[in-house]
Amino acid sequence: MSRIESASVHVTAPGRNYVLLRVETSDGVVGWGDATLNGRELAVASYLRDHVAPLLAGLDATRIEDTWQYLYRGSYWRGGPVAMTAIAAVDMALWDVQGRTLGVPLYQLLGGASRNGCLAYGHATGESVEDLIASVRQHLADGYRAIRVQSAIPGMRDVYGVPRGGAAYEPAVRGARPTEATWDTGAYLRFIPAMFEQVRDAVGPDVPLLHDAHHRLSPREASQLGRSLEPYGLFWLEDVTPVEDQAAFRQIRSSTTVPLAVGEIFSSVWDCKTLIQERLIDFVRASVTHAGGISHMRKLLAFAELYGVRSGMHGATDISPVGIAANLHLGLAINNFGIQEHMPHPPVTSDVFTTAYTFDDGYLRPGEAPGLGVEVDLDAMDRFEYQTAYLPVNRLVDGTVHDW
Ligand code: EZ4
Ligand code: CO
Repeated sequence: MSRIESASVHVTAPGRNYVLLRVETSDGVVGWGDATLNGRELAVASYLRDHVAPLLAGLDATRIEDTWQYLYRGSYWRGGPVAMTAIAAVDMALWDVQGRTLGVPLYQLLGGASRNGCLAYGHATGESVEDLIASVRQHLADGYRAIRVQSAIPGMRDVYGVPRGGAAYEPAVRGARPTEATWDTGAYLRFIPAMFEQVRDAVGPDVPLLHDAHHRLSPREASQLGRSLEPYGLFWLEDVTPVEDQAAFRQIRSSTTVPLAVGEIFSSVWDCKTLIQERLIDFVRASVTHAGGISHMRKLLAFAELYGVRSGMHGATDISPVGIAANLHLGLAINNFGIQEHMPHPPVTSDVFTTAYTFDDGYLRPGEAPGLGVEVDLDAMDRFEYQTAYLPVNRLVDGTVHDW
Protein backbone atom coordinates (compact mmCIF):
# COMPACT_ATOMS: atom_id res chain seq x y z
CA MET A 1 0.00 0.00 0.00
CA SER A 2 1.18 3.48 -0.83
CA ARG A 3 1.25 5.75 2.23
CA ILE A 4 1.66 9.49 2.48
CA GLU A 5 5.23 9.92 3.66
CA SER A 6 5.30 13.70 3.91
CA ALA A 7 3.27 16.77 3.06
CA SER A 8 4.97 20.16 2.82
CA VAL A 9 3.71 23.66 2.13
CA HIS A 10 5.56 25.94 -0.28
CA VAL A 11 5.05 29.66 -0.71
CA THR A 12 6.60 31.19 -3.80
CA ALA A 13 6.09 34.20 -6.06
CA PRO A 14 7.16 33.83 -9.68
CA GLY A 15 5.18 36.81 -10.95
CA ARG A 16 2.71 36.70 -8.04
CA ASN A 17 2.22 34.80 -4.81
CA TYR A 18 1.36 31.11 -4.88
CA VAL A 19 0.87 28.49 -2.18
CA LEU A 20 1.50 24.87 -3.14
CA LEU A 21 1.18 21.60 -1.27
CA ARG A 22 3.64 18.84 -2.08
CA VAL A 23 2.76 15.29 -1.10
CA GLU A 24 5.27 12.47 -1.30
CA THR A 25 4.37 8.81 -0.85
CA SER A 26 6.25 5.84 0.55
CA ASP A 27 6.73 4.75 -3.08
CA GLY A 28 8.51 8.01 -3.84
CA VAL A 29 5.66 9.43 -5.96
CA VAL A 30 5.21 13.21 -5.67
CA GLY A 31 1.92 15.05 -6.22
CA TRP A 32 1.16 18.76 -6.17
CA GLY A 33 -1.89 20.76 -5.10
CA ASP A 34 -2.67 24.45 -5.53
CA ALA A 35 -3.62 26.30 -2.30
CA THR A 36 -3.52 29.89 -3.54
CA LEU A 37 -6.19 32.25 -2.14
CA ASN A 38 -5.55 35.68 -3.58
CA GLY A 39 -4.67 38.24 -0.88
CA ARG A 40 -5.07 35.72 1.95
CA GLU A 41 -2.33 33.29 0.91
CA LEU A 42 -0.64 32.87 4.28
CA ALA A 43 -3.89 31.94 6.04
CA VAL A 44 -4.21 28.87 3.83
CA ALA A 45 -0.50 28.11 4.20
CA SER A 46 -0.91 28.12 7.98
CA TYR A 47 -4.10 26.03 7.84
CA LEU A 48 -2.21 23.43 5.85
CA ARG A 49 1.10 23.62 7.68
CA ASP A 50 -0.26 23.81 11.21
CA HIS A 51 -3.41 21.69 11.03
CA VAL A 52 -3.51 19.47 7.94
CA ALA A 53 -0.02 18.37 6.90
CA PRO A 54 0.69 16.73 10.29
CA LEU A 55 -2.48 14.63 9.91
CA LEU A 56 -1.63 13.38 6.44
CA ALA A 57 1.56 11.50 7.23
CA GLY A 58 0.83 7.77 7.33
CA LEU A 59 -2.56 7.87 5.56
CA ASP A 60 -3.25 5.57 2.61
CA ALA A 61 -2.51 7.82 -0.39
CA THR A 62 -5.15 6.08 -2.52
CA ARG A 63 -8.03 6.89 -0.16
CA ILE A 64 -8.81 10.26 -1.73
CA GLU A 65 -12.51 10.48 -0.88
CA ASP A 66 -11.96 9.27 2.66
CA THR A 67 -9.22 11.85 3.22
CA TRP A 68 -11.49 14.58 1.83
CA GLN A 69 -14.26 13.63 4.26
CA TYR A 70 -11.78 13.34 7.12
CA LEU A 71 -10.60 16.90 6.54
CA TYR A 72 -14.07 18.36 5.81
CA ARG A 73 -16.31 16.66 8.36
CA GLY A 74 -13.43 15.95 10.69
CA SER A 75 -12.61 19.62 11.29
CA TYR A 76 -16.12 20.33 12.63
CA TRP A 77 -15.75 23.95 11.31
CA ARG A 78 -16.63 23.12 7.77
CA GLY A 79 -16.64 25.26 4.68
CA GLY A 80 -15.35 28.74 3.88
CA PRO A 81 -12.66 29.79 1.40
CA VAL A 82 -9.61 29.16 3.61
CA ALA A 83 -10.54 25.61 4.65
CA MET A 84 -11.92 24.64 1.24
CA THR A 85 -8.81 25.88 -0.56
CA ALA A 86 -6.65 23.91 1.87
CA ILE A 87 -8.70 20.75 1.36
CA ALA A 88 -8.60 21.35 -2.40
CA ALA A 89 -4.80 21.31 -2.35
CA VAL A 90 -4.71 17.96 -0.54
CA ASP A 91 -7.31 16.51 -2.90
CA MET A 92 -5.49 17.73 -6.03
CA ALA A 93 -2.17 16.39 -4.78
CA LEU A 94 -3.68 12.95 -4.08
CA TRP A 95 -5.34 12.76 -7.51
CA ASP A 96 -2.00 13.83 -9.01
CA VAL A 97 -0.26 11.02 -7.10
CA GLN A 98 -2.87 8.52 -8.26
CA GLY A 99 -2.48 9.51 -11.91
CA ARG A 100 1.31 9.40 -11.71
CA THR A 101 1.24 6.04 -9.94
CA LEU A 102 -0.97 4.56 -12.65
CA GLY A 103 0.86 6.41 -15.42
CA VAL A 104 -2.28 8.08 -16.84
CA PRO A 105 -3.39 11.69 -17.22
CA LEU A 106 -5.95 12.57 -14.59
CA TYR A 107 -8.84 13.00 -17.02
CA GLN A 108 -8.59 9.27 -17.78
CA LEU A 109 -9.41 8.54 -14.13
CA LEU A 110 -12.44 10.86 -14.31
CA GLY A 111 -14.18 8.98 -17.11
CA GLY A 112 -12.01 9.93 -20.07
CA ALA A 113 -12.31 12.81 -22.52
CA SER A 114 -15.78 14.09 -23.41
CA ARG A 115 -14.45 16.53 -26.02
CA ASN A 116 -11.33 17.39 -28.02
CA GLY A 117 -10.35 20.38 -25.90
CA CYS A 118 -11.63 22.98 -23.46
CA LEU A 119 -12.94 26.13 -25.17
CA ALA A 120 -11.10 29.05 -23.57
CA TYR A 121 -11.85 32.76 -23.36
CA GLY A 122 -9.24 35.49 -23.20
CA HIS A 123 -9.42 38.98 -21.70
CA ALA A 124 -9.55 41.93 -24.10
CA THR A 125 -9.17 45.34 -22.45
CA GLY A 126 -8.86 48.94 -23.56
CA GLU A 127 -8.48 52.38 -22.09
CA SER A 128 -10.85 53.45 -24.88
CA VAL A 129 -13.38 51.50 -26.95
CA GLU A 130 -11.04 51.84 -29.95
CA ASP A 131 -8.23 50.21 -27.95
CA LEU A 132 -10.64 47.55 -26.74
CA ILE A 133 -11.67 46.69 -30.30
CA ALA A 134 -7.99 46.47 -31.27
CA SER A 135 -7.45 44.13 -28.31
CA VAL A 136 -10.39 41.95 -29.40
CA ARG A 137 -8.91 41.75 -32.91
CA GLN A 138 -5.53 40.81 -31.45
CA HIS A 139 -7.14 38.02 -29.43
CA LEU A 140 -8.87 36.71 -32.55
CA ALA A 141 -5.53 36.75 -34.35
CA ASP A 142 -4.02 34.83 -31.41
CA GLY A 143 -6.60 32.09 -31.95
CA TYR A 144 -9.17 32.89 -29.26
CA ARG A 145 -12.71 31.83 -30.08
CA ALA A 146 -14.36 33.65 -27.16
CA ILE A 147 -13.38 36.95 -25.57
CA ARG A 148 -14.19 38.86 -22.40
CA VAL A 149 -14.43 42.61 -22.99
CA GLN A 150 -13.72 45.25 -20.32
CA SER A 151 -12.97 48.88 -20.99
CA ALA A 152 -12.21 52.05 -19.07
CA ILE A 153 -15.24 54.21 -18.38
CA PRO A 154 -15.27 57.93 -19.06
CA GLY A 155 -15.14 59.87 -15.80
CA MET A 156 -13.84 56.95 -13.71
CA ARG A 157 -10.23 56.92 -12.61
CA ASP A 158 -9.65 53.18 -12.61
CA VAL A 159 -11.95 50.38 -13.64
CA TYR A 160 -11.92 46.69 -12.75
CA GLY A 161 -10.00 44.56 -15.23
CA VAL A 162 -8.44 47.41 -17.19
CA PRO A 163 -4.71 47.95 -16.64
CA ARG A 164 -3.07 51.26 -17.45
CA GLY A 165 -0.75 51.65 -20.41
CA GLY A 166 -1.59 48.34 -22.06
CA ALA A 167 0.10 46.21 -19.34
CA ALA A 168 -1.25 42.72 -18.66
CA TYR A 169 -4.03 42.76 -16.08
CA GLU A 170 -3.12 41.33 -12.66
CA PRO A 171 -5.76 41.70 -9.96
CA ALA A 172 -3.51 41.79 -6.86
CA VAL A 173 -1.17 44.71 -6.22
CA ARG A 174 2.03 44.41 -4.15
CA GLY A 175 2.19 46.69 -1.13
CA ALA A 176 1.50 46.76 2.59
CA ARG A 177 -2.13 47.85 2.13
CA PRO A 178 -4.72 47.36 -0.62
CA THR A 179 -4.91 50.06 -3.27
CA GLU A 180 -8.27 51.84 -3.44
CA ALA A 181 -10.48 52.14 -6.50
CA THR A 182 -13.42 54.51 -7.01
CA TRP A 183 -16.73 53.33 -8.39
CA ASP A 184 -19.68 55.09 -10.05
CA THR A 185 -22.57 52.75 -10.86
CA GLY A 186 -24.46 55.35 -12.90
CA ALA A 187 -21.53 56.03 -15.23
CA TYR A 188 -21.01 52.26 -15.66
CA LEU A 189 -24.64 51.51 -16.51
CA ARG A 190 -24.75 54.36 -19.04
CA PHE A 191 -21.51 53.37 -20.74
CA ILE A 192 -21.47 49.57 -21.05
CA PRO A 193 -24.38 49.15 -23.53
CA ALA A 194 -22.75 51.75 -25.82
CA MET A 195 -19.44 49.92 -25.50
CA PHE A 196 -21.05 46.63 -26.52
CA GLU A 197 -22.83 48.25 -29.45
CA GLN A 198 -19.51 49.48 -30.84
CA VAL A 199 -17.68 46.19 -30.23
CA ARG A 200 -20.45 44.17 -31.90
CA ASP A 201 -20.50 46.56 -34.85
CA ALA A 202 -16.76 46.10 -35.25
CA VAL A 203 -16.43 42.32 -34.85
CA GLY A 204 -19.78 41.10 -36.18
CA PRO A 205 -22.40 38.84 -34.60
CA ASP A 206 -20.45 35.57 -34.42
CA VAL A 207 -17.71 36.15 -31.84
CA PRO A 208 -18.80 34.97 -28.37
CA LEU A 209 -18.35 37.98 -26.06
CA LEU A 210 -18.33 37.94 -22.26
CA HIS A 211 -18.33 40.68 -19.63
CA ASP A 212 -17.60 40.74 -15.88
CA ALA A 213 -19.61 43.23 -13.77
CA HIS A 214 -17.61 42.06 -10.73
CA HIS A 215 -20.25 42.14 -8.01
CA ARG A 216 -20.92 45.89 -8.12
CA LEU A 217 -24.64 46.11 -8.90
CA SER A 218 -27.82 45.73 -6.89
CA PRO A 219 -30.28 43.12 -8.20
CA ARG A 220 -32.37 45.90 -9.78
CA GLU A 221 -29.33 47.46 -11.45
CA ALA A 222 -28.23 44.02 -12.60
CA SER A 223 -31.62 43.48 -14.21
CA GLN A 224 -31.32 46.83 -15.98
CA LEU A 225 -27.84 46.01 -17.28
CA GLY A 226 -28.90 42.54 -18.40
CA ARG A 227 -31.83 43.92 -20.37
CA SER A 228 -29.76 46.65 -21.95
CA LEU A 229 -27.22 44.07 -23.17
CA GLU A 230 -29.73 41.60 -24.65
CA PRO A 231 -29.39 43.01 -28.21
CA TYR A 232 -25.67 42.21 -28.24
CA GLY A 233 -25.93 38.44 -27.75
CA LEU A 234 -23.48 37.93 -24.89
CA PHE A 235 -22.04 34.49 -24.16
CA TRP A 236 -22.36 35.50 -20.50
CA LEU A 237 -22.64 38.37 -18.08
CA GLU A 238 -20.60 37.58 -14.97
CA ASP A 239 -21.02 38.34 -11.27
CA VAL A 240 -23.70 40.99 -11.62
CA THR A 241 -24.38 41.22 -7.89
CA PRO A 242 -22.79 39.90 -4.69
CA VAL A 243 -24.11 36.40 -4.17
CA GLU A 244 -24.37 35.81 -0.45
CA ASP A 245 -28.13 36.02 -1.07
CA GLN A 246 -28.84 33.42 -3.74
CA ALA A 247 -32.54 34.36 -3.77
CA ALA A 248 -31.63 37.79 -5.19
CA PHE A 249 -31.02 36.04 -8.50
CA ARG A 250 -34.74 35.22 -8.79
CA GLN A 251 -35.42 38.89 -9.41
CA ILE A 252 -32.61 39.17 -11.98
CA ARG A 253 -33.53 35.95 -13.74
CA SER A 254 -37.16 36.97 -14.15
CA SER A 255 -36.15 40.34 -15.62
CA THR A 256 -33.60 39.44 -18.29
CA THR A 257 -32.67 36.62 -20.63
CA VAL A 258 -28.95 37.51 -20.68
CA PRO A 259 -26.93 34.37 -19.82
CA LEU A 260 -25.59 34.64 -16.26
CA ALA A 261 -22.32 33.33 -14.85
CA VAL A 262 -21.44 33.51 -11.19
CA GLY A 263 -19.29 31.93 -8.53
CA GLU A 264 -15.54 32.46 -8.73
CA ILE A 265 -15.64 32.98 -4.95
CA PHE A 266 -17.75 29.89 -4.20
CA SER A 267 -16.26 27.39 -1.77
CA SER A 268 -18.73 24.54 -2.20
CA VAL A 269 -22.01 23.41 -3.72
CA TRP A 270 -23.81 24.95 -0.75
CA ASP A 271 -22.93 28.41 -2.08
CA CYS A 272 -24.87 27.73 -5.29
CA LYS A 273 -27.43 25.02 -4.54
CA THR A 274 -30.42 27.36 -4.97
CA LEU A 275 -28.90 29.06 -8.01
CA ILE A 276 -28.49 25.70 -9.73
CA GLN A 277 -31.65 23.96 -8.59
CA GLU A 278 -33.87 26.89 -9.62
CA ARG A 279 -31.92 27.38 -12.85
CA LEU A 280 -31.14 30.96 -11.87
CA ILE A 281 -27.76 30.88 -13.62
CA ASP A 282 -26.32 29.37 -16.80
CA PHE A 283 -22.68 28.92 -15.81
CA VAL A 284 -21.07 28.22 -12.45
CA ARG A 285 -17.61 29.77 -12.03
CA ALA A 286 -16.41 27.68 -9.07
CA SER A 287 -12.92 26.30 -9.58
CA VAL A 288 -11.02 23.25 -8.37
CA THR A 289 -8.60 25.38 -6.30
CA HIS A 290 -11.24 27.24 -4.30
CA ALA A 291 -14.07 24.72 -4.06
CA GLY A 292 -12.66 21.66 -2.40
CA GLY A 293 -10.60 20.11 -5.17
CA ILE A 294 -11.42 17.60 -7.88
CA SER A 295 -13.53 15.44 -5.57
CA HIS A 296 -15.93 18.22 -4.58
CA MET A 297 -16.02 20.03 -7.93
CA ARG A 298 -16.97 16.77 -9.61
CA LYS A 299 -20.01 16.53 -7.36
CA LEU A 300 -20.87 20.20 -7.75
CA LEU A 301 -20.76 19.94 -11.54
CA ALA A 302 -22.63 16.63 -11.59
CA PHE A 303 -25.39 18.36 -9.61
CA ALA A 304 -25.27 21.31 -12.04
CA GLU A 305 -25.57 18.91 -14.98
CA LEU A 306 -29.00 17.80 -13.74
CA TYR A 307 -30.25 21.37 -14.19
CA GLY A 308 -28.50 22.27 -17.43
CA VAL A 309 -25.98 24.54 -15.73
CA ARG A 310 -22.53 24.37 -17.30
CA SER A 311 -19.02 24.97 -16.01
CA GLY A 312 -17.12 28.23 -16.46
CA MET A 313 -14.24 27.70 -14.07
CA HIS A 314 -12.27 30.64 -12.73
CA GLY A 315 -8.86 30.73 -14.40
CA ALA A 316 -7.22 34.02 -13.45
CA THR A 317 -3.48 34.29 -12.80
CA ASP A 318 -4.04 33.78 -9.07
CA ILE A 319 -4.85 30.16 -9.80
CA SER A 320 -1.46 28.49 -10.17
CA PRO A 321 -0.66 26.29 -13.18
CA VAL A 322 -1.35 23.28 -10.91
CA GLY A 323 -4.89 24.55 -10.31
CA ILE A 324 -5.41 25.40 -13.98
CA ALA A 325 -4.36 21.87 -14.93
CA ALA A 326 -6.88 20.46 -12.46
CA ASN A 327 -9.64 22.60 -14.02
CA LEU A 328 -8.69 21.31 -17.46
CA HIS A 329 -8.65 17.61 -16.60
CA LEU A 330 -12.06 17.93 -14.97
CA GLY A 331 -13.39 20.15 -17.76
CA LEU A 332 -12.30 17.70 -20.43
CA ALA A 333 -14.00 14.79 -18.66
CA ILE A 334 -17.45 16.15 -17.75
CA ASN A 335 -20.38 16.43 -20.14
CA ASN A 336 -21.54 19.87 -18.97
CA PHE A 337 -18.32 21.77 -19.61
CA GLY A 338 -19.07 25.33 -20.74
CA ILE A 339 -15.93 27.39 -21.14
CA GLN A 340 -12.61 27.92 -19.33
CA GLU A 341 -11.22 31.35 -18.40
CA HIS A 342 -7.70 31.70 -19.78
CA MET A 343 -5.53 34.47 -18.40
CA PRO A 344 -2.03 33.36 -19.35
CA HIS A 345 0.59 33.50 -16.60
CA PRO A 346 3.54 35.81 -17.30
CA PRO A 347 6.66 34.12 -18.72
CA VAL A 348 8.48 34.17 -15.34
CA THR A 349 5.90 31.68 -14.00
CA SER A 350 7.51 28.99 -16.13
CA ASP A 351 10.74 29.37 -14.13
CA VAL A 352 8.91 27.35 -11.49
CA PHE A 353 6.09 25.52 -13.31
CA THR A 354 6.37 23.35 -16.42
CA THR A 355 2.95 22.42 -17.77
CA ALA A 356 1.77 19.66 -20.06
CA TYR A 357 -1.32 21.73 -20.85
CA THR A 358 -1.37 23.80 -24.00
CA PHE A 359 -3.38 26.59 -25.61
CA ASP A 360 -3.91 26.19 -29.31
CA ASP A 361 -6.57 27.30 -31.80
CA GLY A 362 -8.79 28.64 -29.01
CA TYR A 363 -8.72 25.48 -26.90
CA LEU A 364 -6.88 24.54 -23.72
CA ARG A 365 -5.88 20.90 -23.49
CA PRO A 366 -4.54 19.20 -20.34
CA GLY A 367 -2.02 17.06 -22.21
CA GLU A 368 -1.09 13.42 -21.81
CA ALA A 369 1.48 13.56 -18.99
CA PRO A 370 0.56 11.40 -15.96
CA GLY A 371 -1.50 13.00 -13.17
CA LEU A 372 -2.09 16.73 -13.44
CA GLY A 373 0.90 17.08 -15.74
CA VAL A 374 2.58 20.00 -14.01
CA GLU A 375 6.19 19.82 -12.80
CA VAL A 376 7.21 22.20 -10.03
CA ASP A 377 10.87 23.16 -9.57
CA LEU A 378 11.59 23.15 -5.82
CA ASP A 379 14.91 24.99 -6.09
CA ALA A 380 13.55 27.66 -8.41
CA MET A 381 10.69 28.34 -5.97
CA ASP A 382 13.15 29.62 -3.36
CA ARG A 383 14.28 32.39 -5.69
CA PHE A 384 10.83 34.02 -5.56
CA GLU A 385 9.97 35.24 -2.09
CA TYR A 386 6.46 36.01 -0.94
CA GLN A 387 5.61 39.69 -1.00
CA THR A 388 2.49 41.09 0.61
CA ALA A 389 -0.12 41.83 -2.06
CA TYR A 390 -3.84 42.54 -1.91
CA LEU A 391 -6.83 42.84 -4.18
CA PRO A 392 -8.03 46.47 -4.35
CA VAL A 393 -10.68 47.88 -2.04
CA ASN A 394 -13.50 49.72 -3.82
CA ARG A 395 -15.17 52.95 -2.67
CA LEU A 396 -18.02 55.01 -4.04
CA VAL A 397 -17.29 58.58 -5.07
CA ASP A 398 -18.28 59.82 -1.57
CA GLY A 399 -15.90 57.38 0.11
CA THR A 400 -18.34 54.63 1.08
CA VAL A 401 -16.83 51.14 0.90
CA HIS A 402 -18.42 49.21 -1.97
CA ASP A 403 -18.03 45.71 -3.41
CA TRP A 404 -14.91 45.25 -5.51
O1 EZ4 B 1 -11.37 39.02 -9.41
O2 EZ4 B 1 -8.84 36.59 -9.90
O3 EZ4 B 1 -13.07 36.75 -13.78
N1 EZ4 B 1 -12.06 36.99 -13.21
C1 EZ4 B 1 -12.00 37.79 -12.14
C2 EZ4 B 1 -10.66 37.97 -11.47
C3 EZ4 B 1 -10.81 37.86 -9.95
C4 EZ4 B 1 -9.50 37.62 -9.27
C5 EZ4 B 1 -9.74 37.32 -7.80
O4 EZ4 B 1 -8.65 36.76 -7.22
O5 EZ4 B 1 -13.00 38.31 -11.76
O6 EZ4 B 1 -10.14 39.22 -11.81
CO1 CO C 1 -14.73 37.42 -12.53
